[in-house]
Amino acid sequence: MRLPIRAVTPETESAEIVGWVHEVRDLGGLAFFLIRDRTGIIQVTVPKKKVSAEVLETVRNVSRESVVRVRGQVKAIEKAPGGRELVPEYLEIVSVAESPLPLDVAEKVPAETDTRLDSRFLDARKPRVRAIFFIRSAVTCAATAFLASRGCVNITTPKVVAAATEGGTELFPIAYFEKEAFLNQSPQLYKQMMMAAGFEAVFELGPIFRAEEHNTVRHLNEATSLDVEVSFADHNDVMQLLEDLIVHVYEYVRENCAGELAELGVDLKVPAKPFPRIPYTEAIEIANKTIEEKLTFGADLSPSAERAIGDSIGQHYFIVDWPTDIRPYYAMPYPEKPEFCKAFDMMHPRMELSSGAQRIHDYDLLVERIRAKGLSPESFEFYLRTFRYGMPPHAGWGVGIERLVMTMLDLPNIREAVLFPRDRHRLTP
Ligand code: AMO
Repeated sequence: MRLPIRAVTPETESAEIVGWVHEVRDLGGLAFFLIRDRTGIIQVTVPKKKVSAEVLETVRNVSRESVVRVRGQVKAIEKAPGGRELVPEYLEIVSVAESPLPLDVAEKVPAETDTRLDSRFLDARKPRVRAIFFIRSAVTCAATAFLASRGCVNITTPKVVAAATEGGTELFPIAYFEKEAFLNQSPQLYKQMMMAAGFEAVFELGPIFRAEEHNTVRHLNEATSLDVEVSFADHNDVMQLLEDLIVHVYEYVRENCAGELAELGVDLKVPAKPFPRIPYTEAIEIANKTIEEKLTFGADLSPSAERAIGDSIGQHYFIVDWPTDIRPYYAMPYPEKPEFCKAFDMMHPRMELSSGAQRIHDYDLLVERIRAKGLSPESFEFYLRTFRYGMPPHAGWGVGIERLVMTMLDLPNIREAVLFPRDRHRLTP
């Protein structure tokens, strides 16, 4: 029976493994293979004089990255990976890999990001790359299980929509029969509508589409967002939920992904609670101490401002109490100082990870805010009408999964945290 490579130990007597040929070395009388599966690497040692003619023939023909099945005796050997090797009695090529390879999976020859992404199926065979995506899987599994344990209902909302969610121009138009439609920028309007439906707490893990022209190391045109919306909650309640979620996910990865973290050389520190809450006005003061292009009230935070504040705080933190004018129409203004609103961003020292707010649940105020943004209430009718029949107060946030993984693992480029990135120039594979 086939064993995962990691399960083959020096104590195992005999084993059958199936995996990819990572490296081949022929030293005359001895041939060595490294065979890799998703659990690890094992050395297969072939003493040419002692093996059958069939095994010898296969050894001559096998190419790197072919899939092979090997059965044989396990021997303890100190110098080999995992302290053991396999001496084959049976060796079969299950699937041949062509030569030359478009990419060196063993990473002896470095490759440009574009070359790697063009052959992502090969790139993802690298133990280091695989570790990132196994951790990403742990992040999404832990985060969604955590939200379910807090009573949130898992929903799925349409990605083909008729209206912009966030306003602005960052929309991908698509042909939808005789109508114009768009790829959704965010589940925002739909998750809010589920508050009107009385679901009380929902989450969605899904794609968001942003037609941003710029090509940066922290933007994708298709990203993955974990969205949450909770009724009878304010901005402080959902900030607490977000903080709890981030700490839980870090703890989960630390406990369950030790091998992957070691592969990446990451010593994961769980962020300390509570995350500081910095009012927007204070945040720009902190930034202005060091940045050259000073910010004035009402400006968005530039990447250099985010970096300056991040350096000064040195851990995950929230920026709260934003000017109402620079936040989306659905953010709730403070009744006593309506030029500020109950919106927040959750920041890693390197960049923004999440935005959220308590939302406006009053129909008239929402219509007023939509108009004030220069948008037309008519195009939001399907959303606005849900505010007329008993909409509870509510709040929520959306966190970008790629940025969460990127900052957790200190990856230099967001493309490292998504299998098949969509950016300004990339539409395949
Ligand atoms: P926002 O637009 O700030 O808020 O998006 C929330 C989070 O999603 C991630 N994100 C992106 N990641 C990579 N590339 C992009 N182009 C990109 N755009 C967004 C970021 C960001 O912090 N509706 C609100 C959320 C809410 O209020 O509930 C929204 O979409 O990590």
